[in-house]
Amino acid sequence: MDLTLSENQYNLVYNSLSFVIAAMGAALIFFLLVRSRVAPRHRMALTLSTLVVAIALYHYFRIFDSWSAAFSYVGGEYVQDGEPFNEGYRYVDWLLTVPLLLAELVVVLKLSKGKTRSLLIRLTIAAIAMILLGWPGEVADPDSTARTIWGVASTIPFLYILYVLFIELGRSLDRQSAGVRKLVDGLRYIILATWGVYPLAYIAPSVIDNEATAEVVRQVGYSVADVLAKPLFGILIFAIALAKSREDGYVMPGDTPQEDTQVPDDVSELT
Ligand SMILES: *C/C=C(C)/C=C/C=C(C)/C=C/C1=C(C)CCCC1(C)C
Repeated sequence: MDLTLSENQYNLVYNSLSFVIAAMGAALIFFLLVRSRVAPRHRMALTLSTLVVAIALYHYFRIFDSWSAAFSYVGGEYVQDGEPFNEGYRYVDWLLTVPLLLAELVVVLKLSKGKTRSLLIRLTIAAIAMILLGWPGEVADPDSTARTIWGVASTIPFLYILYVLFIELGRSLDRQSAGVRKLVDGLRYIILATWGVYPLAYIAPSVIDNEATAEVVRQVGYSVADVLAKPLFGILIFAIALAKSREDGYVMPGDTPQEDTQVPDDVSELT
């Protein structure tokens, strides 16, 4: 039977996808504009943030089109009788963006060369394994054991990533300043809170009986999680790069160092 959504349900997903396009596009412009505010040695992290939102922007255009093409408006409802909705765009997107997001965090920390390499290799392999193992389950029947088995299999590399970020990386943070350590700490909890939404959205079709509700929860869940995990995460990476640039004494070309800024004693002088 074709999936049928009410006008509100269909529009909730439609508008969420549209919102993500706006957020990714704005983040892309933002990361390009603030680039010169951080020291050249910290710009790699910003480059990676820029690539992540550019890749996601592209995929959301495709997801948006695929969603529109999958339904027709019949008798006040949206019936999924068009081309099949392409769930694959999300997974292809994650395959590229998840390793890049983890690399953002690793490169902004400026650990030793050996440590950086080892972290990048292990986190990339774990990220790819997590997504490849999740895919067969995502397209499996919601009530099938296959969906559960692939979901559990995908959770193993996911837990490994969390282990590396919380336990292993925690030990390397001693070399960072107190300010940077606080930002990195916050960032790790943001990863936990936002990446945790993906497995929940994945489970939705198996635990929610109403097929239409489950589909809306899954699509909106993935979309909201993407905005938090990509643009918001990138802004925090920028904050870390900025804090480190200031600690290195970097001043943006054309900007005056903070010490020279004249603050009038009397505010009335300003008018
Ligand atoms: C920008 C996209 C991001 C950060 C995507 C992250 C995706 C996950 C953390 C997905 C995890 C999954 C599981 C842990 C089990 C079920 C299958 C997945 C792939 C949804």
